Amino acid sequence: MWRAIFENIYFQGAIGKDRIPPANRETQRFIGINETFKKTNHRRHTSGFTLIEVIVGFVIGAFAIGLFTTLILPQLTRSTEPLFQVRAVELAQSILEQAAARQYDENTAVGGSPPCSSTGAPACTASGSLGPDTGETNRSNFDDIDDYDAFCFADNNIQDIFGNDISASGEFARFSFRFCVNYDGNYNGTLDEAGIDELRAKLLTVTVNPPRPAVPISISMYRGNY
Ligand SMILES: [Ca+2]
Ligand SMILES: [Ca+2]
Ligand SMILES: [Ca+2]
Repeated sequence: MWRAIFENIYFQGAIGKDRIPPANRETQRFIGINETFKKTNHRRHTSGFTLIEVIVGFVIGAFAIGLFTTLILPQLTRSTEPLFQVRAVELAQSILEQAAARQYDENTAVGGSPPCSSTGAPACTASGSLGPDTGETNRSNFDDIDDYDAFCFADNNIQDIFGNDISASGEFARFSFRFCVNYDGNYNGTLDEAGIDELRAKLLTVTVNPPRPAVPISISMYRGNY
């Protein structure tokens, strides 16, 4: 009994390392080891990188960048090409339709009859004079199809039906086009030949340039003298 009373006093009243019971000593020893491990681990994390680690990091980074630029980036770029090609075809068709809706020639009679250079009708515009006529300074006042030959010799921006430039931003950003008109009434592919037959038709060719690396799209059509 006296031993039980003594141990009770010893455990409850004692303060200090030497008076901690054996079981608690084991716990304290474990805590001490754990704290030592934490300090060692902390020093390891805050001690920086070795030269070899830095070199290996650079090598891996260079390899990753090379892989991205040679394999992945070209694939990402090419993935937009089909979309640009489709838009280029749509633009080309739209521009062709817009031009083909005009009368055949500046000298075509109202209603298209009689055709120019036919019996009793004014002569068609000479091949060397195809293009906008007097006072036709922009596409809003073009009234015959060869007026669009003004766009043959340089890249031009895309405009909507209201004359707004839509090449600056949006889905047609960085698109441009050229439009050429020539006589080829005998349909042999040789343009602007001499002779009355050559005046029977004009060849319209539109080329739309989508953003690189997509390739340009060219579409041609004949428009008869009527
Ligand atoms: Ca005209
Ligand atoms: Ca004209
Ligand atoms: Ca020809």
